[in-house]
Parts: sequence; C-alpha cells; structure tokens
Amino acid sequence: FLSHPEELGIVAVGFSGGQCKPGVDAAPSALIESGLLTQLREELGYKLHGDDTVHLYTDLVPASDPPFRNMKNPRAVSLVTKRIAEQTYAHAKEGRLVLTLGGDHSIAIGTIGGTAKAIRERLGRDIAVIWVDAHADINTPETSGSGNIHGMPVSFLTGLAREENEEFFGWLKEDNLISTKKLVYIGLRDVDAGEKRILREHGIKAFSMFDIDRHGIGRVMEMALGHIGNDTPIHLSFDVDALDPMWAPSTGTPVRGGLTLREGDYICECVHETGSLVAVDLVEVNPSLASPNDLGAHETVRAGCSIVRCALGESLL
Ligand code: HAR
Ligand code: MN
Ligand code: MN
Ligand code: MN
Repeated sequence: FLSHPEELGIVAVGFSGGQCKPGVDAAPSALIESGLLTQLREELGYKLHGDDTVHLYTDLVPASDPPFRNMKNPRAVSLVTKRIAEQTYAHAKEGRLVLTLGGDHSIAIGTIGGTAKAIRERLGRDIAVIWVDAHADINTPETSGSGNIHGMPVSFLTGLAREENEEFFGWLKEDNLISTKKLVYIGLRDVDAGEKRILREHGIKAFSMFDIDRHGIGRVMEMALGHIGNDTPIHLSFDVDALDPMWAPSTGTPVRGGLTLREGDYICECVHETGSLVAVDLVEVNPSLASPNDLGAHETVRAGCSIVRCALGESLL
C-alpha cells in the first residue's frame, strides 16, 4: 500500500492536552535523544522525512479553553489534532509509512483521521486500526468520567461521538472516519462500564489480557489479523501503557497485569510481517513520571524504542 516503503514520514508531537499530567509532551525529544531516529535511519535503512524538531503546537493552544460537553481543553485538542491530521495526511498521500511519536493518545484523532483520508484518496481503501492499549479510549464526551479527551479518541474516529462545531472536532468529516468493524483492540484491562457497553453494542473486536492469557499472544495475533483480513491497510496505534508497568512505568495511567515487552514487540512484528502497515503511533510515554534516581523513565523510553523498531521491521533476518 506504500509507494515508498523505505520512506518514513515522521511526526513528532509534544502535546499533553488530552489529559492532565504534564510531561508526556517531552516524550518525542526523549525518544529522539535516545537514538530512535538514528537507528531507523542507520540500522533499518529508512529515509526520513519531516520532523527532526518536535512540534509543541503552542501557537494553537488558546489562552482560555473552558470545558465543552464535559471535555477538558476541547479547543486546544481539536486544533492540535486537526494540524496533526494535515501532517499525517501529507506523508500518507505521498505513499510514505507514517510514524507519529506522541504525546498523549488524544493525538490519534489526528493521526488516524489523516491516514484514513489519505489512503481513501490514494487507494480507494478503508484502513483498519489495531489499538494496543490497557484502555479502550472509546468514551463519548457524555460517558467519560474524567473529561480527558485521551479517553475518547476512538469514539470520535468511529463517529460514535459527533460534533458539528468546527471548534470541537467538527472538522472531522466522513473521509477521516474508520469503521467499528475494522477496529481491533489488544491488551485491554481497564475499561469503563460505559465503554464495555459501547464495545458490546457495536460488536467491536477486542482481545483483553484475559484472552492473551487464555490463547497466548501467537493465537491472539492470528485472530486479530484474521478479523481485519488480508490485504487491508493497517494503522497501528500503540499506547505504551499496554505494556506492564514493570516494562513501562513512566506513563500517565499505568495498569498492572499488562503485556510483557516481548508480547508488545511480537504484536508489532506480526503487524510488520503483514506488509500492510501504513502508519504507527507510539503514545503516552511520560518521562517525568519517575522517581529521581530510578530507571523508570529510561526503561520506558527504551521499551518505546523497541516497540517502534519492531513495528518497522527490526526483527527481520
Ligand atoms: N477510561 C478512562 C477515561 O476515560 C481512562 C483513560 C486513560 N487513557 C489513557 N489512554 N491512558 O489509553 O478517562
Ligand atoms: Mn521510493
Ligand atoms: Mn490510550
Ligand atoms: Mn492507555
């Protein structure tokens, strides 16, 4: 699905407005400083386009941004994700593989909105989304208990949440949206009651930690990719909190009982192996959430780099 599979469009998003803890905006710099882009260039042989500098989007964040329909920072998140959608769209339209380094998970409204539209225009195809996360992030503004938009991106992307007003995600058009039938979750273990209802009502495919324990990650990946079907462009959105806090402690909402680093890497390797990957997000790394002198932040950044490298084909011999 890529006209230039060896070309990577990089979008580095230093944005944290989809939740309340500062620090997740520093993740792209931390990932880049630890050598990720150099590894992709020198070891994996990609030609990189786009951001060597991290976008902080400060020009887009309004001075006053009171809640709307229970959403926190709604204008900022809407403006920033709209800009991100333009960035991922431009890379995907060129036929490049797109790598977005977040930022909190609200940014997926932009990353997926942009690739969905570009792949439709370029190939006339709908993308599938593999959402790897401890959380389902499918609250509507009304079902959300927190009002944090990083818990809502999937509801906007699937059209389950809608808003006409441009200022509050009204810029999302039919072209930017994905079908609930082409969405697969892996790693869930902290899903709100309202979200469980949504998953059930719409028959959304989800592999929780229970399913991974029961079947093993090998079988789960067969089933997940089987659900999507061969020959479908895939956008992989990887929330680092899918990993157990043992591997990725520095994240805003850690939940114990998660994926091992190997299981996370394996998911990415299987997705790479399909040859259908068109975009990858790595989100929710928050290097500031570690105690002084502990290795939590370093380990989390290291885990994030491993996830990205596996998605981009490092394990191929
Ligand atoms: N479900 C909760 C909410 O809506 C918690 C969401 C936490 N989200 C993330 N992203 N860390 O996966 O607020
Ligand atoms: Mn080329
Ligand atoms: Mn998430
Ligand atoms: Mn999460």
